[in-house]
Amino acid sequence: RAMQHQLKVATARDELHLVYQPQIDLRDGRVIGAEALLRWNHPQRGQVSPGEFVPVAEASGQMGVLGQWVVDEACRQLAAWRASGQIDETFKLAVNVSPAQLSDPGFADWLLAALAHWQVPARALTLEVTESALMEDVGLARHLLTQISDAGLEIAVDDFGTGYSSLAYLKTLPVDTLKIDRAFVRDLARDHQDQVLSQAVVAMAHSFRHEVVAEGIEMPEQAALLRDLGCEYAQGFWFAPPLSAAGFVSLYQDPP
Ligand code: G
Ligand code: G
Ligand code: MN
Ligand code: NA
Repeated sequence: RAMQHQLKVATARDELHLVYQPQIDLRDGRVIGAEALLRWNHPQRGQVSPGEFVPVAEASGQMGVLGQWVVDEACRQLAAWRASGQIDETFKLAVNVSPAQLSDPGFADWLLAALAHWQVPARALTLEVTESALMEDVGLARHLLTQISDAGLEIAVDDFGTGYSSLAYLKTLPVDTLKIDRAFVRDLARDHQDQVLSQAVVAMAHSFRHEVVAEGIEMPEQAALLRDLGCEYAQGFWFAPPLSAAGFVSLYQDPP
């Protein structure tokens, strides 16, 4: 309850910020984009994880406002990076979209207005939507994602493999990328079953003409295995943790 009230003032008080986790092309090791992750620096409690406050915001009807702040801030940062030439034309920033945002009928119009306001091309922004959010109301998700995809944004399915998505439904959604959940990546180097599962996800994604991002890469063996399976992209602590905007730019411009 207290958190619910504190969240309301957090946006106004400048307690929120985004961090950026690099996404790497496994074929050449280049940073091709980043995932924006929300952080709340609480005046008393310090850093509070979105794993903790996103569910509170969802339940108390505040996720719309919070989600708008995330998209607006991501667009502002993209515009600044592009204008200063610190990132190149092909760079993509991914933002997480919560189930509550997906069921807001005004979301697509608002999103496109934000891109226009910051003069950011639609192809520079990717929306990450969880598998379970998509399956809550497939009809609604299809309608919204089709509008967004037609406008030129990319759509990624987050946490893929952890929900109960029907492949028959998934086929009807305008998805560009599947993100293999880190639950399948964690034991990849020693668990043959996880290797078979990851191989199946990559093969299925490719048969739908989707690309694949693996998350939670913590060891070089995992990166090598996924690359050999044909997985295009990856992120994880092995490459880099989520970084401040300044930290991200220095890694992007001067890779190790
Ligand atoms: O970054 P971290 O591991 O603390 O994130 C925990 C969870 O919060 C992850 O599932 C992540 O997808 C989610 N998350 C992070 N940033 C955002 C955001 O901006 N919006 C939403 N809806 N979820 C987010
Ligand atoms: O659900 P989502 O994919 O949005 O969650 C991203 C979260 O995963 C971020 O909060 C980030 O901090 C966390 N994360 C990023 N890389 C790694 C990693 O290599 N290992 C683990 N355990 N968590 C990671
Ligand atoms: Mn994500
Ligand atoms: Na995930």
